[in-house]
Amino acid sequence: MPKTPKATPPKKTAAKSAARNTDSGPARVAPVAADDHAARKMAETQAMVASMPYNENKAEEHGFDNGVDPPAGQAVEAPSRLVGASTLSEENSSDKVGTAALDGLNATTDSLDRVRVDASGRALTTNQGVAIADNQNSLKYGVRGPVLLEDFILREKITHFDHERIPERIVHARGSGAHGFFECYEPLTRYTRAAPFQAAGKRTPVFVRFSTVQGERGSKDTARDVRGFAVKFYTDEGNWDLVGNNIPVFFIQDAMKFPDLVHAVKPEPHHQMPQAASAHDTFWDFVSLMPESTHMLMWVMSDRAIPRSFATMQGFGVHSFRLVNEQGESVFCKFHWTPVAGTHSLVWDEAVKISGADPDFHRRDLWERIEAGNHPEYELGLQIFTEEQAEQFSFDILDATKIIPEELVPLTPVGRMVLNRNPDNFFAETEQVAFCTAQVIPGIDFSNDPLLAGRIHSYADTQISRLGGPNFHELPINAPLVQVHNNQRDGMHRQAIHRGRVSYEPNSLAGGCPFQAGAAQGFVTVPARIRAEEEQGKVRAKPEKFADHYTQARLFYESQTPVEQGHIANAFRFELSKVTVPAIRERMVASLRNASEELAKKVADGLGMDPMPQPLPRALADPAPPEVAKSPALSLLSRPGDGSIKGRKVALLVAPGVEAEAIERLQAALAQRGAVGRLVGPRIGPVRTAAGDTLDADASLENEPGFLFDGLVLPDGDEAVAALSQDGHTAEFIRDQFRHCKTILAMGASRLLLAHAGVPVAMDKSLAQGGTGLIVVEPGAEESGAAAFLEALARHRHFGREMDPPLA
Ligand code: HDE
Repeated sequence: MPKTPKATPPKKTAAKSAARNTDSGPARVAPVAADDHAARKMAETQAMVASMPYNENKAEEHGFDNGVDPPAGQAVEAPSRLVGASTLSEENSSDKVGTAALDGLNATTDSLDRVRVDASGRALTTNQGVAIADNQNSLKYGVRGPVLLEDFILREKITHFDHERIPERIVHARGSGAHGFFECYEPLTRYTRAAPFQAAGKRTPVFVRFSTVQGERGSKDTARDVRGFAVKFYTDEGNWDLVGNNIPVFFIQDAMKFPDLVHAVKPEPHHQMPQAASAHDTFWDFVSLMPESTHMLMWVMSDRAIPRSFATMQGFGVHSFRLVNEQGESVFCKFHWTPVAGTHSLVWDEAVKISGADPDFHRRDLWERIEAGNHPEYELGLQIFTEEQAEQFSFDILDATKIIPEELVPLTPVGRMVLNRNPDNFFAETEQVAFCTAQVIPGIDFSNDPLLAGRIHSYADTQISRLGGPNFHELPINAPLVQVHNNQRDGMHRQAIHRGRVSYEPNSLAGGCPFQAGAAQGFVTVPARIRAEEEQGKVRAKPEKFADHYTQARLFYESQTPVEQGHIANAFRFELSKVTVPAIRERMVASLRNASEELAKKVADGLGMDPMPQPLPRALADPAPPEVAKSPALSLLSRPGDGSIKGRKVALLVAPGVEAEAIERLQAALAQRGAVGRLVGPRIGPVRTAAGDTLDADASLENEPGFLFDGLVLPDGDEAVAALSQDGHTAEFIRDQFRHCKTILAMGASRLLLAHAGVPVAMDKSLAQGGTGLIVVEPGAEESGAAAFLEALARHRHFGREMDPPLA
């Protein structure tokens, strides 16, 4: 047998040479001179790898205990930064590459400051940073000659332009966003370990996107539709997306039906009409065959579906979620956002008109409120309940077509959200933001709601085609504020530049990093047990209680005020009147009979349907009796808000000869209260007042019609009144304000304008006090009139004077 040669220490020169190879390594690593970086890197790498002789966690990966309490991964500290570096030259800094990366720091996930671009004082450049001398002319051979292919500046500009558009969202394409923060009231540690709820006063940055569902990206804001209410929390344990709507239930119970629902409500495929509207055959055909949608239809036909503003609508997480505390104990929970400004809506005639005059009505309102410092604010309330409670309910908490009445589980207020900054750039932020229901953090978990399950898949999936690949999480608006470390690599548009050669786990070449976080830090799924279902096996089926399609539809309708019930009936009448196939209408009315005979009768009358069709057969003949027959919290009018008029818009009409003093005083009073008072004249520009001064009208009867305002002030002054009555827009302006039940103040001579518009003018005490929101005052009483006006404006609408059909 040959003798093993006696080991002698390897030569330093050999070590130096081996350290520079990339395709093989020495049998042993030599000690190195401190000045030889390559050899030192090799030696330190060897030492680190050797300190992890085997995978210590392997044995623990098996069994139930690992499911609830996985261990932290094995990790050792690298001897120096050199070990993790890709290159030895990374210490060479330049303006382009910057300095060497800091240990464990990933600057790509820092705040948006990193990518905010400010061109002030700067010259135009190409995308390569070459200054552009002439941005007006393409490069030609002679001034009248052909354009040359060589013109790289023209070609770069046009090419980029050609690719500016990305696919719009398949649903919720039309949206508006804002930045803000969530602030926790009290620690909620008893229920959850979720980062935003750990300390009183703790603030977590958020980005919110509000949207309509059915219309295209450029469609009108005021369509009758559900509104999306999606909140991204940039927590210090990663991003949490609460992707909700302004209605707490949904049309369907199982994700399997979502593509069918969306195909039915979108413009019909043959002629692509109507845009952003559910009032057409395919929608009503589908929902009348899907009676589980009846509860949602009640909400969508109510004024909830035509909000006055994003700042005046509620938001809901819809599904049941779980909260999980430090001990791994969980409870169920539903999320509710309640606007501090109260819940206020448009009326249908107004919504239709606004969609023509200002399709950006809600976007503008949100933008202007924030710019004016009237920051939209919402309180987050939770309905927290246990599995045992859920078992007792007459409905299934996994059914997204059901609410939990607040009488059963009251709201626990846990914090507030304030939206206080508009985005810098619509595309970079509002368009590229990617919400995903799968994005939860430790402390939040899912229920078994089958609709939610489909969503957990869908959102990440859809971004891959919408945002062009799997790296959309790196877009600055989507990147979490915490660091991101994993072994996912490459793909289109990758931005992170990962150091080192390791992209797998377990490893020893990177000292085991990034290592698995373990239960103390990481997300651990609640080991929720499914009771008594073991023998059933795999099935495509629904729980029995899902078959109760009408109890909560009735509860919603019965909980509305008579005014709201009237609006629901009118909305069904309008939508179904747009259906061209009578049998679809009849089927829908037949279904409504199961929810409310009264409602069905009103709708049938409105559609000239006599006799009414027989009620639809029910899926569940004998549903469990409901816990409550009425829930006042379901009425929009039950949440008038804080009584302020912040963000309201008032038109103060002016014309030559106007008595300006009262107008100016009122304008100042509105501004003081955070409302906007705009001077609207027959045309924009200077207006001579009765006293010979000048007012400046910044809006005209033509460019800002009456239905865009929450209130109207008509001025005194014979000459001004005469001028206004000469303009046909004035009568329309007043009539719309009156018809939409808004607050009107008419001073002195302007009473004639009311008569001119066909508005009934009865002067009595209750009117002067603003009882019906129509305040008519004689000269000299302007001050008390103004006070009554401001008070009535805070009540938003005066439905006491609503008529169907409208008289004026
Ligand atoms: Fe969505 N939904 N959805 N949805 N949804 C999307 O994701 C989906 C549902 C909601 O401002 C899409 O990024 C399925 C309920 C909002 O960017 C898509 C199902 C609720 C937004 C998608 C539902 C919502 C979306 C399209 C049934 C209220 C806009 C673009 C299983 C709780 C987010 C995108 C934003 C957007 C799928 C049902 C709310 C296709 C499959 C219920 C607020 O992934």
